[in-house]
Amino acid sequence: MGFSLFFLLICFAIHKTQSASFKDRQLSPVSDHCPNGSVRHDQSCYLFSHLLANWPESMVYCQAYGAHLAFIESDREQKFIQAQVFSTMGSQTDPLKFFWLGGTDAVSEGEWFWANIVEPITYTNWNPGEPNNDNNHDDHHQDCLAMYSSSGLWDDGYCEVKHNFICEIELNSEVPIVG
Ligand SMILES: [Ca+2]
Ligand SMILES: [Ca+2]
Ligand SMILES: [Ca+2]
Repeated sequence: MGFSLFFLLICFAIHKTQSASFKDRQLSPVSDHCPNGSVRHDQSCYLFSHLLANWPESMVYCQAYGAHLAFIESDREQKFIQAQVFSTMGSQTDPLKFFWLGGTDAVSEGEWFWANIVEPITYTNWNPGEPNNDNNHDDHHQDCLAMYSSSGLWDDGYCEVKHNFICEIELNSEVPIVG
């Protein structure tokens, strides 16, 4: 209970500040470079964190990098991230190891959104049987999106558990309109 309220407050605060920074980013042309330590793919830069953090903390870390927890919106993006996770983790790949992504159903159970942009999640890569909300315990929900490092498949996890996480920065994808 206490955690849920804390979590919603954090989300709200982050949403407010992120909305402002996304707006700024759209207004000013962003450089085409990815920050040190991040990896470029298409129009995004990704940071694969070795830190462990719960979901709200992960959001704050990503925000400090000028990023957000990653939104995987296509099979192409999923395959890239999966391959990077395998190479990041190397032989340590542990079937129970998770990376947090930027999805949540904390606002309305079963309705998954990309946080920050509040866009419904359309592309999904759920592990069979997920999201299961851990079989709907009355008082404890699984409301945060994580990816298994071993398979790249998704699972809903307990937001307060510490995992690795993936941050994403979208580069300016403005394409000149011709004609
Ligand atoms: Ca993305
Ligand atoms: Ca849930
Ligand atoms: Ca689950």
